[in-house]
Amino acid sequence: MVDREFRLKGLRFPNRIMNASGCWCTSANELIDLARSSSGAVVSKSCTVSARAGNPLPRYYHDDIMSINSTGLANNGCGFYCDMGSLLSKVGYDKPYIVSIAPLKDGDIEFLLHQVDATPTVDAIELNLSCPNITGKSQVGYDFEAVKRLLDGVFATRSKDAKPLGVKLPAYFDKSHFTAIADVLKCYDIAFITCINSLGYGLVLSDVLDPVIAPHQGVGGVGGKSILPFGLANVFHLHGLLPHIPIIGCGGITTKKDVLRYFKAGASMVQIGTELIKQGPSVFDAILE
Ligand code: RRO
Repeated sequence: MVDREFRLKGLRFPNRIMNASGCWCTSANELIDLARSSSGAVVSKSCTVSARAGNPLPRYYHDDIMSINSTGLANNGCGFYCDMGSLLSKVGYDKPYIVSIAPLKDGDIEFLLHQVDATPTVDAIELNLSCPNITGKSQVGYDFEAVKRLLDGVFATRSKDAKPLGVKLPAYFDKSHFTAIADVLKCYDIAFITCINSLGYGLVLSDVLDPVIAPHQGVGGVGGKSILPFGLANVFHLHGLLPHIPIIGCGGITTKKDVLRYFKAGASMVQIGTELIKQGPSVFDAILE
């Protein structure tokens, strides 16, 4: 039996289910929908120093077994997501607001952290180390040295009372990768791990053999029902290696039973992505019922 609420570094989550960053959380209206929904937290779209239009449309597709996206970090800029904190508190939500940040070049991380830390209505930070859809950029989470350099910089200047900071990881597919990322993460005061992001570099072709999304010749991040086993295994391995860090499981949840599967694998909370896009914010009611 798992308690409905969860506490993390002084934050109270009224329940353990929230949106995955990128899903129903880019515009003000979407974020307000989430604040009013029965989710246990609101997570923003990953944001950059300045707003980005993202990749050409169509950039998202789903069917019964999967989704694919190449959104290209379309977002309204970090300032917008920080400002949303006060608007969300006015609509009366009583749950943490987590801003997801995505540094793209040197210097971004300092700017993003400074802006988010200076915003009292933001409760926590999810540092995205795993966007698969940026032209010319690899997923940072696959370069263990780069993750170490980034986190060395982040934690060198982080005070004890700074906002809780978690990381969003890509899926790993080999035992050596789990130990490598765990060896890096254990050196810092990581508040939570969110795993997994969409599986990078998938290709979906339609019945007439055309790519279903436009950017990058149809190649993008794969989510939805099909990726559940990878999400569960990533949670399982990382929980085994880093039992003191709460894990937010993500990937392939469509039912309440899937949520219980994540808890069994070692997750403390979960995020819903594709199924939220399919059903809208009432998905939280369906799963919590
Ligand atoms: O915006 C995206 O294309 C995107 C991001 Br930042 C991410 O973290 N994961 C994803 O599947 N798409």
